[in-house]
Amino acid sequence: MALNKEAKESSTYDCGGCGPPGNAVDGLLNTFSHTTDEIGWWEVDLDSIYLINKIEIVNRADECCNERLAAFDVKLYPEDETEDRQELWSKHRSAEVGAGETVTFSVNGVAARYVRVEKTDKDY
Ligand SMILES: [Ca+2]
Repeated sequence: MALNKEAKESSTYDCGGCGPPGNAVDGLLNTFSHTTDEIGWWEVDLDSIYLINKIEIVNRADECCNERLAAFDVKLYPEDETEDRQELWSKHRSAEVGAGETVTFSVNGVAARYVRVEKTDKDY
Protein backbone atom coordinates (compact mmCIF):
# COMPACT_ATOMS: atom_id res chain seq x y z
CA MET A 1 0.00 0.00 0.00
CA ALA A 2 3.02 2.31 0.26
CA LEU A 3 3.86 1.88 -3.41
CA ASN A 4 4.31 5.28 -5.06
CA LYS A 5 2.79 7.14 -2.13
CA GLU A 6 4.22 10.50 -1.13
CA ALA A 7 7.36 10.20 0.98
CA LYS A 8 9.74 12.62 2.62
CA GLU A 9 13.02 12.42 4.46
CA SER A 10 15.00 14.49 6.93
CA SER A 11 17.44 15.54 4.20
CA THR A 12 18.49 14.32 0.79
CA TYR A 13 22.10 13.58 -0.04
CA ASP A 14 23.41 15.58 -3.00
CA CYS A 15 24.39 12.80 -5.37
CA GLY A 16 22.90 14.02 -8.62
CA GLY A 17 19.39 12.90 -7.75
CA CYS A 18 20.26 9.40 -6.55
CA GLY A 19 18.47 9.54 -3.22
CA PRO A 20 15.07 11.26 -3.20
CA PRO A 21 12.57 9.86 -0.67
CA GLY A 22 10.20 8.48 -3.31
CA ASN A 23 12.88 6.01 -4.35
CA ALA A 24 12.05 3.92 -1.29
CA VAL A 25 8.49 3.30 -2.47
CA ASP A 26 8.99 2.99 -6.23
CA GLY A 27 9.01 -0.81 -6.20
CA LEU A 28 12.57 -0.99 -7.50
CA LEU A 29 15.28 -2.57 -5.36
CA ASN A 30 18.14 -0.82 -7.15
CA THR A 31 16.97 2.68 -6.27
CA PHE A 32 17.10 4.01 -2.72
CA SER A 33 16.57 7.07 -0.60
CA HIS A 34 19.62 8.72 0.93
CA THR A 35 19.78 11.27 3.73
CA THR A 36 22.70 13.40 4.87
CA ASP A 37 21.79 13.70 8.52
CA GLU A 38 23.77 11.90 11.16
CA ILE A 39 20.44 10.79 12.64
CA GLY A 40 18.19 10.58 9.61
CA TRP A 41 14.60 9.57 9.09
CA TRP A 42 12.32 8.71 6.21
CA GLU A 43 8.52 8.73 6.20
CA VAL A 44 5.71 7.75 3.87
CA ASP A 45 2.19 9.18 3.87
CA LEU A 46 -0.27 6.38 3.07
CA ASP A 47 -2.76 9.12 2.14
CA SER A 48 -5.49 7.59 4.29
CA ILE A 49 -5.83 5.66 7.53
CA TYR A 50 -5.17 1.96 7.23
CA LEU A 51 -5.46 -0.82 9.77
CA ILE A 52 -1.89 -2.05 9.72
CA ASN A 53 -1.04 -5.62 10.63
CA LYS A 54 2.51 -5.83 9.39
CA ILE A 55 5.21 -3.68 7.89
CA GLU A 56 7.70 -5.09 5.42
CA ILE A 57 10.87 -3.18 4.68
CA VAL A 58 13.03 -4.36 1.81
CA ASN A 59 16.65 -3.30 1.86
CA ARG A 60 18.43 -1.96 -1.20
CA ALA A 61 19.78 -4.74 -3.37
CA ASP A 62 22.55 -3.00 -5.28
CA GLU A 63 26.20 -3.61 -4.50
CA CYS A 64 26.68 -0.78 -2.03
CA CYS A 65 25.94 -0.02 1.54
CA ASN A 66 23.24 -2.50 2.54
CA GLU A 67 24.77 -2.52 6.05
CA ARG A 68 23.40 0.98 6.59
CA LEU A 69 19.92 -0.45 7.24
CA ALA A 70 20.59 -1.28 10.89
CA ALA A 71 19.90 0.40 14.21
CA PHE A 72 16.57 1.98 13.36
CA ASP A 73 13.06 2.43 14.71
CA VAL A 74 9.90 1.86 12.70
CA LYS A 75 7.06 4.08 13.90
CA LEU A 76 3.39 4.60 13.10
CA TYR A 77 1.56 7.91 13.40
CA PRO A 78 -2.11 8.93 13.14
CA GLU A 79 -3.69 11.40 10.73
CA ASP A 80 -2.23 14.40 12.50
CA GLU A 81 0.39 16.68 10.98
CA THR A 82 1.05 18.76 14.08
CA GLU A 83 4.48 18.83 15.68
CA ASP A 84 3.29 17.07 18.83
CA ARG A 85 1.51 14.17 17.14
CA GLN A 86 1.45 11.02 19.20
CA GLU A 87 3.37 7.95 18.18
CA LEU A 88 0.95 5.00 17.96
CA TRP A 89 3.42 2.14 17.75
CA SER A 90 7.14 1.62 17.38
CA LYS A 91 9.65 -1.17 17.17
CA HIS A 92 13.43 -1.14 17.17
CA ARG A 93 15.73 -3.19 14.94
CA SER A 94 19.42 -3.25 15.78
CA ALA A 95 20.84 -5.96 13.51
CA GLU A 96 21.92 -5.25 9.95
CA VAL A 97 19.55 -6.21 7.14
CA GLY A 98 21.15 -8.02 4.21
CA ALA A 99 21.14 -6.73 0.63
CA GLY A 100 17.67 -7.22 -0.83
CA GLU A 101 16.49 -8.81 2.39
CA THR A 102 12.98 -8.18 3.72
CA VAL A 103 12.48 -7.47 7.40
CA THR A 104 8.92 -7.89 8.67
CA PHE A 105 7.42 -6.20 11.72
CA SER A 106 4.17 -7.57 13.17
CA VAL A 107 1.87 -4.75 14.21
CA ASN A 108 -1.44 -6.48 15.05
CA GLY A 109 -3.95 -3.90 13.96
CA VAL A 110 -2.97 -0.27 14.46
CA ALA A 111 -4.92 2.37 12.54
CA ALA A 112 -2.31 4.73 11.15
CA ARG A 113 -1.52 6.96 8.20
CA TYR A 114 2.22 7.64 8.41
CA VAL A 115 5.05 5.10 8.57
CA ARG A 116 8.45 6.38 9.64
CA VAL A 117 11.85 4.74 9.58
CA GLU A 118 14.22 6.57 11.88
CA LYS A 119 17.89 5.86 12.44
CA THR A 120 19.07 5.58 16.00
CA ASP A 121 22.76 5.86 15.26
CA LYS A 122 24.97 7.97 13.01
CA ASP A 123 24.54 6.67 9.50
CA TYR A 124 22.37 7.38 6.47
CA1 LIG B 1 13.52 1.76 -4.68
